[in-house]
Amino acid sequence: MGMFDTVSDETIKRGECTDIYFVRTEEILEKEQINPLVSMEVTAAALPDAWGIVCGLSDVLALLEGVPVTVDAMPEGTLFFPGEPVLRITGRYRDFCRYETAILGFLCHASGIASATAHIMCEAKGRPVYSFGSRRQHPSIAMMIERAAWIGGADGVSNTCAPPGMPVVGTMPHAMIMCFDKPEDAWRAFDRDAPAAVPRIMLCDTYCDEKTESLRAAECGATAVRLDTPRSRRGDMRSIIEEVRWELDSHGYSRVKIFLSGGVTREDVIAYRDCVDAFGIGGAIANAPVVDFAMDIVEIDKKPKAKRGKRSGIKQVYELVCEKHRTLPVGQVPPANAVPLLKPCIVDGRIVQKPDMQAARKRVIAWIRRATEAAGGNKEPAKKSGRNGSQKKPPAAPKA
Ligand code: PCP
Repeated sequence: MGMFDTVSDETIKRGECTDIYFVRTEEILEKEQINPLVSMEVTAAALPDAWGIVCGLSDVLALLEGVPVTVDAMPEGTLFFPGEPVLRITGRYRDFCRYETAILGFLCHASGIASATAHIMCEAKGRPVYSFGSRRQHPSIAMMIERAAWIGGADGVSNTCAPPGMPVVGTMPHAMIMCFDKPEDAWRAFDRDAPAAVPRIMLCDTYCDEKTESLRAAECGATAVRLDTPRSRRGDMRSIIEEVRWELDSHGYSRVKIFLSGGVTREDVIAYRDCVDAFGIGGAIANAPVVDFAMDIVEIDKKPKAKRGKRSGIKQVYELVCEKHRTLPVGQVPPANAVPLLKPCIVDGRIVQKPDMQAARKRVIAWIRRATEAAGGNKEPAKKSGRNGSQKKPPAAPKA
């Protein structure tokens, strides 16, 4: 037992973090001297959205390296649709039966986070979004959460245990403000002492009204104000944001941006993307629903066999020239110029293609760009305010 309620890497690697019925299956098959050659596919019959993003393969490959199996999979960052196999394993069943629990756990969780992030990024229409949600999950998986959010297209992450290769960003907690006599002292200290490269984003809702604190923070050198308004004070968040914008503009702080955080959802991103410059998102990324992947036998001893509800035979998923996907039995000739998406990753226990986090992210970013353009681009027509009606620009004011 370790110090925390976690399972060690070694235990997972040995296949000892599994469901008990797999252990019993192994024992029974061994006693009966049965160990068929099987192919299993990982598919999600349904998704919360039209599409998902594959993530978690790096952990699956680390798990299965050295296990006598062959694995073909969609690279991380690949777009997938319900019903498409994202991964196929072929081997003697008893050799990998007990790994199903961990394989699905890796894929379901990471793909859920990457998919939710990618959908949020599509809705953000170019506004930066940062992953602030590692505190919503067990700290032992913080690296996985931030990696999946980065692959899903987030512009940065907040946890210091994120893998190398992504910006680790943050502003300031309420606790820091409260350690000083007044917010001005905290904001000035932050400006004085934080590394020069850290943006001067000042938290502006600790004691007073957002517009009052925002103006006071702007006077202390804020380049952006973070609004993290508690639920109990959010009568009409849109009005609050617009009022802050108005007052900043009319006092000569048009360059001061507005950063929104605190329970921000995908719906909030849609609602406020026209009046907010950037979002910090916790739970809506880190607590994203898992992808409901299942791992099913589709061939036994090279003959098609599947339980009801599943299609038998090993398959390949192709991306067509029009970007749509088609799933065909392996061996069937695909349409011209179709690109096979399932690629060899492990051959007889040896990794032949290592996952590449940055390449995975690039794939997702390219998709977000295309999806955003197809939805009309990054421009967002100004929405009507909840209380104030249409928003006119405030009168220009001399720079402070
Ligand atoms: C935290 C942080 C982010 C929040 C959580 C993101 O807020 O400031 O804005 O997570 P969410 O989207 O799930 O809400 P607080 O808990 O108020 O912490 P602090 O006072 O340190 O900002």
